[in-house]
Amino acid sequence: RPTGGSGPALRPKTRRKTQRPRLFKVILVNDDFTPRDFVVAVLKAVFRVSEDQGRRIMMTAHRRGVCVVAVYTRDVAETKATEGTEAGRAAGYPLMFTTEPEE
Ligand code: TYC
Repeated sequence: RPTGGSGPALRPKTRRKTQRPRLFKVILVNDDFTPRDFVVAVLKAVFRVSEDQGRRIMMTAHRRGVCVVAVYTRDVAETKATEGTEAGRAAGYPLMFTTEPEE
């Protein structure tokens, strides 16, 4: 096809084929009751982060109210958020993870 002129802007044909899935952030929400060590243990078990990373994520949520834990495809993000929230609930804590689409 011609590339100049007044027609619709041409985009590479590959765009449709290479479209990547929308990604979702998993967000840790602070609360006043869940013990710090419990939050870190859940982060390690569900999100496979190191002790050090878990502690940093927990403290960021503790100080700022929320912290992005990781980014996944929608199904994985929702499953992990539910697993983390359920781990808190099972132990009697209001620990909460939410998901949010990336820009
Ligand atoms: N704020 C809690 C405390 O002082 C610890 C905590 C941190 C809880 C992060 C939840 O997402 C959270 N025991």
